[in-house]
Amino acid sequence: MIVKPDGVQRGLTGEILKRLEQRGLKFIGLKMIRIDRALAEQHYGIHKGKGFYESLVSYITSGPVVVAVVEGPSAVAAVRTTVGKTNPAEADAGTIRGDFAVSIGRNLIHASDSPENAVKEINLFFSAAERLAWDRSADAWILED
Ligand code: D4T
Repeated sequence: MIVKPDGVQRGLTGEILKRLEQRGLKFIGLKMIRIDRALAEQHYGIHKGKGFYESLVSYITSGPVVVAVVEGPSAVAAVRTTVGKTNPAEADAGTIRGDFAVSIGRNLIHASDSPENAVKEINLFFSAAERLAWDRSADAWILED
């Protein structure tokens, strides 16, 4: 997942990470970076040619972002339900976008949309050394055997 430049600039990084963390998802990678045009084009390659592509690339490269790898049962689905619909105007109250955003082009956060894309995106943004395997003592209270 990525806290996009609007999330960082609005001081919502902590709030966004908190919601995922308190749900029980486990952070195994976390860093602040500035996405350059080449990386943005790789990440959003699927949208190349669409009307919103240029503004999307310019937005995601406009300032620092916080990228994270989270782990958990059905992590992709869990993150996306916490994040809410792509268009914040349609996102349910109680979701990150439903509570903090109103514009599709300023929707605060990116979340991988499938396990396959999550693997691709993790490899795009994180080296192996930046992904940490660690034991969380609360796991017995969050995860079933
Ligand atoms: P991201 O990738 O930001 O998590 O968004 P989603 O996975 O929820 O949605 P997406 O891939 O369909 O869109 C990527 C990104 O493009 C912006 N966007 C999208 C936009 O500005 N106008 C549009 O019409 C659409 C469809 C918002 C998210």
